[in-house]
Amino acid sequence: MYNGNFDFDGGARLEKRAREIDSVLAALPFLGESGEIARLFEAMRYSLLGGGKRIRPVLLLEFCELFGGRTEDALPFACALEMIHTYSLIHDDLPCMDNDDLRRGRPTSHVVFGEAGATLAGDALLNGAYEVMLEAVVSAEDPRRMAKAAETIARAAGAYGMVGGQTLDMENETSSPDESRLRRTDALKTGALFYAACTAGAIVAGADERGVAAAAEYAEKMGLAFQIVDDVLDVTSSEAELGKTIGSDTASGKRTYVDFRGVDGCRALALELSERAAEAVGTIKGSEFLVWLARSLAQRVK
Ligand code: GRG
Repeated sequence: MYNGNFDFDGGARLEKRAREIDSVLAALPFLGESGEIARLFEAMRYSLLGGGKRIRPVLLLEFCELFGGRTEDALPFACALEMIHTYSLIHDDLPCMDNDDLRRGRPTSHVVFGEAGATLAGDALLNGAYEVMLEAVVSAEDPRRMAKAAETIARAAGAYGMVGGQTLDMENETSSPDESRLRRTDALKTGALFYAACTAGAIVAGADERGVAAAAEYAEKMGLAFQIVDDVLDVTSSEAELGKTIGSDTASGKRTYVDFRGVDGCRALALELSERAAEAVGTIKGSEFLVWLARSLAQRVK
């Protein structure tokens, strides 16, 4: 029976995991390239190594560990997921999308490298992610399992996942979505990569169907909570605190959860969802950190 443990503090573990991911990303061989296309690699490094909470790769590593997998097997998929996430942020900030000029505390990629440079940096990060995953597949002891993890991430990133969600999100600017349309949008735009993180980690570890289903349930609830809090912070926080442009949803006329439930209602819903996420994994031995993470992300102020 899951009773919950409100005393656990996972801050140090989150920090350690995030720095572990930073150092593996920084050592990716192609990021060190120089020569004729040095500027492209500079743009890739600028966005990939320039901050970010690293939540998705941390989730992937943690779900792998939860189900008894090896961190070294999960790291390529964790890095690939962060590369895909970073590409999506670069493209989302472009003038043809949200046209934002601040991300991760610095000018956005297109402000520094121009629109073409930013588009290409995003393209190269996306393709680099597949390169990293396929290398892991071909050198794995159990290539089928690793291929399944790669397929999960690829599907979540594409038309059936994040890119599809971004498409709905762009359409929502010129329509008046109701809350259920907003949920469908966010389940894809934001939720899909959380789903990929949690389930790919479980798959790499060789979790059984029940384990993968628990990971999916956790991802669904905490992904939605994460997006709701993101909407709240967009109206309650500051650019200095978040390191990214805020208020652009309001400026572009986009409806968010805050329009439907208000700030307090959103905070309450995020907490409720984080408890559902905690319950999804709370009976599994070693899940304290994941329970703590769901709660702490739902209460985050940046
Ligand atoms: C352009 C294909 C394409 C997709 C873009 C990621 C995305 C989809 C849009 C960014 C805008 C946004 C509010 C997305 C919701 C998901 C989200 C909250 C992203 C920010 O993730 P964090 O907070 O960012 O984990 P860091 O910088 O910490 O990695």
